[in-house]
Amino acid sequence: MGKQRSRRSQSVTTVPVALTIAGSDCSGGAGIQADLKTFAALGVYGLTAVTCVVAEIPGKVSRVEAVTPKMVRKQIAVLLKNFEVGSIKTGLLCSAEIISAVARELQSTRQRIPLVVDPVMIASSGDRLLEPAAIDAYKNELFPLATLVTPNLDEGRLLLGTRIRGRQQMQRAAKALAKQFGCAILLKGGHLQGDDAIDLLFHNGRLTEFSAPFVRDVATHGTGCTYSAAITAGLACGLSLEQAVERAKRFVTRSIARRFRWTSKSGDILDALRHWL
Ligand code: PXL
Repeated sequence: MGKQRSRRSQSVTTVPVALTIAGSDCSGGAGIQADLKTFAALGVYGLTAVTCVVAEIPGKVSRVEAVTPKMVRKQIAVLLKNFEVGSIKTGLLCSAEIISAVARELQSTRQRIPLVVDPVMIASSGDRLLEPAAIDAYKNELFPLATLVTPNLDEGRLLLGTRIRGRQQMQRAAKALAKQFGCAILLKGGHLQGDDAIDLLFHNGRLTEFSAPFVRDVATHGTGCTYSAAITAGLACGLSLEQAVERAKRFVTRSIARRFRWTSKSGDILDALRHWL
């Protein structure tokens, strides 16, 4: 018994590694906190490059403070130099300067690591998290490097300049965004008021639909972060984009089913680690 234990403690296992470039949500349901928990729940070691610090509780953002673009670049640089990173995601990038800094740093490494861009613009509370001028930096600098961009319907509208209502418009919008930005698009229809939460993946000329029963009357803080982090974890594990999205959709649906309320009346929190309970 003693021998076995010591042999086991000496063995070193390697696990897939993913990097999140995102903001800190002090209430722990969204941002880098959600990403790290999701990576851990899916067996992936998580690295972080922090872009900004958000003082908030679910439903209310009080203050956002950005990290300097230079510091954001440095975090990414040391991590990519020293770890074998299998996939990367971006979350809240806060300003045009930080988006440019991230794009420049990722480009300068010349490593073609799968990149998932969650174009976070507005919190589930409705608070604006991204300065309007930053949308052009996304379009011109970061999307061209992305494997997948994951807008919800509000973000899709801001990117396309047209409203997206109903399934047919969603299909057209997913195709148009993919064509415009030259990458795969996962358009998340969770905000459409139907019986199902339908998401459309447009990848390599093919549309795939992912659906799950829509859970009404929940303001679930952290859903988008958890979803894109789960996709990123799948890519780090070597899944195809379709497989990674399918698994992530199941993961996020289960997380929503297990959402809970800590203290505030203002919203529910997702906690990916509840998968283990
Ligand atoms: O859910 C979007 C989001 C992403 N990242 C951070 C956030 C939020 C929402 O409030 O705080 C850091």
